[in-house]
Amino acid sequence: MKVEIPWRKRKLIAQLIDPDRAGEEVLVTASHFGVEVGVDLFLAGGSLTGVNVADVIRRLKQLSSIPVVLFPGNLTQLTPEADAVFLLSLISGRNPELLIGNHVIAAPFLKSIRDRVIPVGYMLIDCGGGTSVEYMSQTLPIPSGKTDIAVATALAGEMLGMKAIYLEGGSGAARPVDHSLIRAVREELTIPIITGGGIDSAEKVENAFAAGADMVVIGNGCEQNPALIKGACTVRDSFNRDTVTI
Ligand code: 1GP
Repeated sequence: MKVEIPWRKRKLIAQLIDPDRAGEEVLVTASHFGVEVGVDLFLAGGSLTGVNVADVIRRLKQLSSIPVVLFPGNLTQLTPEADAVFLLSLISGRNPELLIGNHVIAAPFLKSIRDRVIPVGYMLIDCGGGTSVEYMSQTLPIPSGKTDIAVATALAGEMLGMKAIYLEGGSGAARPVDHSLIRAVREELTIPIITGGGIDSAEKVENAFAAGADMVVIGNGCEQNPALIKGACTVRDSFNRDTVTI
């Protein structure tokens, strides 16, 4: 099933499911809780092996009708099971494989599901501590204070035709992407902004939405505290009631 993601119409909460840590209990809890509180999307993928990502997506789709978006950490995670695929280009880095190399290898496969492919400019922002994505991608994140570099990078992504920009602090980051950086990017961009990494409280969800994020992604925070997703969706609902987005 192809999904239209309603970003820029309303704020969205996505729960990241890391296939390396997703046993049956995790999937059942996430699905049941997700339906109850109205999670908008599941993202499935991770920085490490993700060998069972296709099984995880199939199971998530059996358990609920919440759309599942593949968020591939590497080429081995590519699968046609998902409702959409984020085709990530790591535009904050200078690793040619993650800018275009892997995309060339994946293109013949992606052609078969091309109407479900969403090109996303993926930007790693330094949010304290080394993260898996930083190590695995062998790229330097954009320093948190270098707002001008972040804005120029995001603008370049938009003008290259990306359909969204992902401001990534890295899974388990010490702190979320700085709100002033999100705000500065929001002021210059017309495409949706996704942010995630280190968001482990409803207050941090609120800060990200208030700064202009269209979609907030939560992974670790929900693994440690499944009730967080409820608080996150309550915050989202308050924005969707009070805020008119374009
Ligand atoms: C990672 O942005 C996501 O790609 C989620 O990060 O696990 O820290 O919530 P967390």
